[in-house]
Amino acid sequence: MQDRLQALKEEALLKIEQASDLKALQDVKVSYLGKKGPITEVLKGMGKLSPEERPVVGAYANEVRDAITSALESKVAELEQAVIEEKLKKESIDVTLPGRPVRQGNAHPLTAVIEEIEDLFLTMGFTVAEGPEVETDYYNFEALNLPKDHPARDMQDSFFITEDILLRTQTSPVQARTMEKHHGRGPVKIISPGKVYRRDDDDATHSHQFMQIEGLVVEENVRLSDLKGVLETFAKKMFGEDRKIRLRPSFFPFTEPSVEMDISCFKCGGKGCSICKHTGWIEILGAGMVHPNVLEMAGFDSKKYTGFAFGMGPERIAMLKYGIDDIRHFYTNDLRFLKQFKKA
Ligand code: 2U9
Repeated sequence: MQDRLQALKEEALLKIEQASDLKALQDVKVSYLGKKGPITEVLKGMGKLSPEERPVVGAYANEVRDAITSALESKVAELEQAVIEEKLKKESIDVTLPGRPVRQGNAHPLTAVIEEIEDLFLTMGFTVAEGPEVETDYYNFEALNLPKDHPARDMQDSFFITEDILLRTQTSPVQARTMEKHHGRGPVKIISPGKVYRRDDDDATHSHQFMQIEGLVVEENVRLSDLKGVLETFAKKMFGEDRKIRLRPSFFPFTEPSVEMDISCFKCGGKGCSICKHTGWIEILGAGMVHPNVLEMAGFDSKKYTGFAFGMGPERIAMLKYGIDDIRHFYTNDLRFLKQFKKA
């Protein structure tokens, strides 16, 4: 019996030695040490041995089992180590290779101009207010002194979703909503940038979707001269300290009086060139004193409070500032256009 055990041990140790993977080792384990394996068989037959032989054979059988178990364990460790080493060899990183540069993008020119304008008004104490692009007829028109039958509605051909809901044609509804939230108490001092929509045929200077930035100040004793001061500061910071401004009378349903603001041409300084169409002046925005009806509808006492408002198109501002000749460049995302606005 001892000879048989000795033979089994040698056979098993040889197979372990020759095993080339973990699966082969598992097979050896099952076939030699498993419940149906030869060593278990030998141990089961011990009953037939004499009382003197039994402990000797028993001890030897245990020794053989321990020898096979420890040979298996060390071979498993050896193979696992080999797998790790193989992996390390394959996956080694050459840290001396030059790095691949990450391509750096830049803000869209329209975003950059809007942020510049926002920053400028923030320094003058304004806060930024935003609101929904899908609006009700009430906030988009009625609250801005444009009742349903008002002829000035024709100036803004709109995208209606239902009879009462439309894509906003201006960001003014944000101002109306903000005023309501103030429950008739000033001061209100906000700018509202955002997308607006008008039914229009797209060409070099028109787009059915564009951006607007509007401003609104409501407080006691606010005057046209305050509006003029704020807009002059804006014009100088945006287009150069030596800019002059001029206000011309205009009409908007939500302001009275209404004005349009021109800046002296930053290209020719006022002498006349192609940019200012030989007038020396460039129109950049509309503005006015908030109409008393608008103040009252938003819950402000128009005898106590006055306000001014202005509105501009950042596309136009950006086109003027950077000499961009077609509004569609902003929306077609041609990288050759966009990359020109990378800051140094
Ligand atoms: C409230 C009251 C008054 C906003 C104003 C303009 C004049 C204006 C246009 C310029 C070019 C829009 O981008 S554009 O198409 N806007 O001329 N906007 S006053 O007046 C308001 C707004 C909100 C409650």
